[in-house]
Amino acid sequence: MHKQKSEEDRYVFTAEWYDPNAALQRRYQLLYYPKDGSVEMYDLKNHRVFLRRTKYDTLRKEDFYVGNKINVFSRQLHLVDYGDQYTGRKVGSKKENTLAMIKPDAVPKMGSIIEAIIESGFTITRAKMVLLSRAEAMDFYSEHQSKSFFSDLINFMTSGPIVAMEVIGDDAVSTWRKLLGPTNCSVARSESPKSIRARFGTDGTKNAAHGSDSIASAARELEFFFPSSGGHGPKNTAKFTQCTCCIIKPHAVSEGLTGKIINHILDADFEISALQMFTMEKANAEEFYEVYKGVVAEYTEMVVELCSGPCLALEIQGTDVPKSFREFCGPADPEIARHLRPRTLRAQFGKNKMKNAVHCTDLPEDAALELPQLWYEWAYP
Ligand code: 3AN
Repeated sequence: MHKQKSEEDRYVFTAEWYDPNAALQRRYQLLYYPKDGSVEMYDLKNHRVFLRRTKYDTLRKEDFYVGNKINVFSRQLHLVDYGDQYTGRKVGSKKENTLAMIKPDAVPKMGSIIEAIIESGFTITRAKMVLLSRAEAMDFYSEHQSKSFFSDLINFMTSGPIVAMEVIGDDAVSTWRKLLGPTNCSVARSESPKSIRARFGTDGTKNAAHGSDSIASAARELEFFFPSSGGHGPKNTAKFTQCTCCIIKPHAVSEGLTGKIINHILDADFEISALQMFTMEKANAEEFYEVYKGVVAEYTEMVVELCSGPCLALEIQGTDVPKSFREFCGPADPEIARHLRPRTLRAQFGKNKMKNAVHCTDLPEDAALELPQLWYEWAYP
């Protein structure tokens, strides 16, 4: 019995949790057992068991890699290091992050591109829609300054919003470039017809998407859009007027439904005028749902769901929003939605009242409150 236990596959991580009450960063050793999906935690400072081995169904093996944030009993844990060589070798050796960027010509097709990214096994860990200024575009592409196509490239890249994403996966830099296909879209269509540039691009400049060409470029380019220290990088495109707020909830993001939901939204003629991925702190989720407190029985579970992992906040524009968009999302309970309004987002992608795929703004006056709060106060940790 003992022998069997010692041979059981387990991953070890160092995890950090910010304790808001004590205003302290706490450190734990976190063990994950893929066999039965259980976790166990030790408090490293006080040398004691913090959480006995417990089965935790919502965590998946793919969630365990350094850099990711996972949620265990409403605590958002940041996996900051591998706890032993075995885990580093097994989980970390081939994991890379890279910049995947949807260029202006392909932004209307972002749902399908995001679907292709997810289907290829990548995890999207950060995302933001921005409109680059000329100075920003020239800085980003400074290595091409002397090329004949430089001014065409800058004109194109500043002609409309782009979507910058950090994607993580095995050999992400080369795998993503392979999925992108050749720079020129006509070449892509003949040589790699299933590639993103073949499917969604136009020509040599308007080629749908970008990928970093090395690990070093990936680090530089990710820092450009998502700076690790100080500053926010290029500003997101949020407009805050004549729009409504939609949040693709953590369960839907982790189930890989992001691209499909975005496709439905765009196919229904709504416009996505801003987009940002972030993980909500519990206190912020409580504040966000404040109006439902004491009114909706599921308030506490709604809060737990909203901060259980990364979510994707969208600013939506369209005729008669927020009313029309709320109707498009459907009744809050997916079971009811499936009976009464089977074509709505919640009917198609929701599981239950808490995991109902999307949040959408209820009252027109709330959109003006929810959006700036999400974008300027919470989206930046
Ligand atoms: P890739 O994006 O495939 O790495 P790079 O880094 O050589 O290609 O070029 C950066 C961007 O510059 C391309 N994505 C494309 O938009 C543009 N570009 C590259 N080569 C040309 C070209 N010959 N004519 C016009 N635009 C080009």
